[in-house]
Amino acid sequence: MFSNLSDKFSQVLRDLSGRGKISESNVREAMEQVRNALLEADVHYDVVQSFTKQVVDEAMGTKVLESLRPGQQMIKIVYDELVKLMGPVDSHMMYVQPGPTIVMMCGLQGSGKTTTCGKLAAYLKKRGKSVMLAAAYLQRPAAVQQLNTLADQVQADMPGSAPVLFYSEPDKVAEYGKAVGAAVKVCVNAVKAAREKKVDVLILDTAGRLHINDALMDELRQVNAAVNPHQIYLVIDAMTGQDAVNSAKAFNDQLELDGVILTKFDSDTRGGAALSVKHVTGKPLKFIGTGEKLDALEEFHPERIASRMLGMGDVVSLVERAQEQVSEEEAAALQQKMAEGKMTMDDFLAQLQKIRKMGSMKSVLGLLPGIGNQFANMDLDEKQIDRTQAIIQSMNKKERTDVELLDNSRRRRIARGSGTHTEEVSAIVKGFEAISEVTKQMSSMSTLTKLKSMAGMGPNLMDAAALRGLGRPGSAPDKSKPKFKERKRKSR
Ligand SMILES: Nc1nc2c(ncn2[C@@H]2O[C@H](COP(=O)(O)OP(=O)(O)OP(=O)(O)O)[C@@H](O)[C@H]2O)c(=O)[nH]1
Ligand SMILES: [Mg+2]
Repeated sequence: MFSNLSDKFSQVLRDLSGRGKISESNVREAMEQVRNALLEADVHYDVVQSFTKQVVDEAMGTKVLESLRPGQQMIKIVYDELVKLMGPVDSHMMYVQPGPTIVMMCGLQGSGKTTTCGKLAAYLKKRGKSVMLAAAYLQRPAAVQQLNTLADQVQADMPGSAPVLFYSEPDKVAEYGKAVGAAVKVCVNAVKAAREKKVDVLILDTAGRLHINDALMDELRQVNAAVNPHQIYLVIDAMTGQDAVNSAKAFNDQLELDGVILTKFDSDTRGGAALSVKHVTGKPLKFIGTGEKLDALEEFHPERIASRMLGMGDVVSLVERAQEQVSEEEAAALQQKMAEGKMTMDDFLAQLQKIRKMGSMKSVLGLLPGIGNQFANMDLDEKQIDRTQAIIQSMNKKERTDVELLDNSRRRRIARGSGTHTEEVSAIVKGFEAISEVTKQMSSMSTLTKLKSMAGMGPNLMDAAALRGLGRPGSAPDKSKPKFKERKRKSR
């Protein structure tokens, strides 16, 4: 997922943060690189122009250059501007009382409308809402069947007890004819059926066309006028980049869209569409489709995507997974400790043990701050975590509460005790210290503070540092050097 863009961002901002002082020309140079990276990522030209201008203006206006940590300040500005560019968005669905809440899906052929109807039904069922999926077309029996199958699948396989119903009128082709009005009749009847069955949400899956044309727009406008949907979502395909954004603009001009759903975000997209949609259409992304399966639909959160783009990982999503392992109270307590600089190696160890339970390292790695991309294509040796554990367990109580006690002779003893090397012990200590530092810096970032308190990012950052330490003693992974496996082989 937009790994090129993320690599570029991280690199540019890392370069800036590496300097004690930065000048106006450093900022302009960095933004020039960001500008090129955005254009390469297929971000709309106007968006790129206004984004880079905004960041430079902000940087000059807030006296970044005179601040104590200019690099960190720049990261915050870029982060905030990215968030502004993509949001704000209320990522939840709105329901009307009494139901049904009518949701109309539209989009070009193959953009993923039908699949997304199924995913939305699953999303709603999980939240206790009953759903009716209606096929707002007659001519393509295979398409009607596709939606029917999805409805059955959601009903049978997805969690939640609320029913998922299906509505279509395949036998009415002769009666309704092929005119545009046929879809309108089906939709009106679907609303009646949904009301009778008292479903919470009715989703209308409309027919797509290869291109935007009068027939398509006519049909959508007529359905809109006849049933007056509460929400109109446009489904666009991330793989089509700027074309998707242009078509979004055209749709929005004809129908007052409520939000956009970007599908195929799991593909090798360059990020352009996600960054451009809001600016170009004025309508935010609401959901992103991240796979073909029914559970591959995520609410769109600009903060999380901005984090991922800056190579800071997606801590909040990670935390949502982590919350199954760490209670809110635990996270809050740790949060407090970290903010006060009182985190100990024991806390570190406890978190490390929890991360093991969170699923495969690979899936977790992609979300980790600073390292997701670098580790994306690597086979990670899961035993490394055991070694870290052994190292911490070989420290005595005092050492675990105060890593500053760890002089060379203690490190040698710990290495012997854990069957590792002194360098590995040093790497763990260094990782631990780095993370303590990062946490302190982050507590001065207002937007991130909000995120943090929302989800308690502490545990995950520690894990990131641990892994960073494990990756290469004392430093963050560097792409210019061969990866572990190759290096190991060479040194043998
Ligand atoms: N990888 C991936 N594939 C997706 C995603 N969403 C949809 N697809 C695939 O895209 C293809 C087209 O999806 P459909 O849902 O049939 O598209 P549609 O917009 O309903 O198409 P028409 O009804 O023909 O206009 C299918 O093969 C889906 O499996 C996604 O988020 N990720
Ligand atoms: Mg379809």
